[in-house]
Amino acid sequence: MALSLSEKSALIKQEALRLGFDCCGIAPAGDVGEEHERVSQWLTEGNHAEMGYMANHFDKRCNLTLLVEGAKSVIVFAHNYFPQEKQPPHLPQVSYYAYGKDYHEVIKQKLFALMEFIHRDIEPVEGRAFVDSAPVLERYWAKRAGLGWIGKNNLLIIPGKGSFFFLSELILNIELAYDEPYTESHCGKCTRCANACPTGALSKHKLDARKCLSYLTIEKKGEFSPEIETLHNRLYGCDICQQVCPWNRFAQPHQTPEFLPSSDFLQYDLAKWQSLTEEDFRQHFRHSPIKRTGFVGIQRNAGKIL
Ligand code: B12
Ligand code: SF4
Ligand code: SF4
Repeated sequence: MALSLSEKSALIKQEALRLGFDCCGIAPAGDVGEEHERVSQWLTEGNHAEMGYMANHFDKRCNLTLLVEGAKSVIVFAHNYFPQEKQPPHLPQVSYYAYGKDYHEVIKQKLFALMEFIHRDIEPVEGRAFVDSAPVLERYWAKRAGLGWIGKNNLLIIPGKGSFFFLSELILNIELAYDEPYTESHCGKCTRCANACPTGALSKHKLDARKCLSYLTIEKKGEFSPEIETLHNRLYGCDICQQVCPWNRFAQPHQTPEFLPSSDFLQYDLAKWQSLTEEDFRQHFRHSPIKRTGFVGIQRNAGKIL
């Protein structure tokens, strides 16, 4: 007997949890509606700094059916990366998400496995798998699929779980039963994230990448402009606006072996980072997100750490 739409959605969610995803929600694929305006304004104001790729494919970014032909459903997944063991705070800080193996590699495998499961056990399907790898407003879709709200720190926050989660999607050409969008915000009057941001990059729900240490340490190419005097001890990425968020008191350590750091990584001090040769760097970080900044980028960051 053919499965109903809700049975299909329930089977997909069950398999997602089995594969190691922590949450999964489903929304009808389509246009982002009133978000057009917000994205367009963010770009017009230059908040994307030198990330030229953010200004590309505006129409596709705002409409999944232009990005993936025949798209009917978007399944959004959240995958925990909150570490059990962390670097001592005096050492040059690397974002938690970059402690272990590159999440693009780890999560893509799980998305492909799930797509295969759907094709084999539910219904023949065509579609695409994305994890931070396409012009998709991932936080918007996570909210639309009912996973949580977008905090004033700009992060998607899952009620009772926090924000240390990667987002990813399957965009498919089949119909499914859909979740209700998450319409509430639980930030209330809190402004801890904006107050704690050492560079004033957050204001009124908006992030100015030109000031953000995550942008400066990861995405910025070339030398820093002279007014950047310090990176506030952030070597790669920045977690401050998440660390201070009261909702992250609920964060539980992930259970994904691939995201565990190598034995001595958490103890790297500034001298260790500065003494790495290009060959060492390539060897150590071949499968790590840190390779995005490159050897030259890490050396540049190490020079401005304090
Ligand atoms: C470009 C980018 C960056 C840039 C710019 C960040 C930014 N705020 O846009 C930089 C390099 C600074 C960055 C930093 C980080 N990033 Co980043 N980044 C992205 C990327 C590729 C695109 C984001 C984007 O489209 N920005 C454009 C703006 C306009 O869109 P938006 O931020 O999604 O904003 C939407 C909502 O916030 C909403 N919104 C905005 N204001 C308001 C106000 C209200 C009231 C409401 C209701 C909604 C709302 O409307 C916007 C449009 O829909 C996404 C992956 C993806 N494809 O989505 C990852 C992504 C957002 N990054 C991620 C992460 C983990 C980080 C860092 C934590 C990494 C780190 N530790 O250093 C930091 C966090 C910085 C921060 N506070 O946001 C995760 C976030 C996961 C989560 N739980 O939310 C993503 C989703 C990658 C992934 N697949 O997991 N990132
Ligand atoms: S990631 Fe760091 S620098 Fe960027 S907005 Fe958050 S606290 Fe500020
Ligand atoms: S720190 Fe406060 S304002 Fe910022 S995202 Fe968390 S709850 Fe919202």
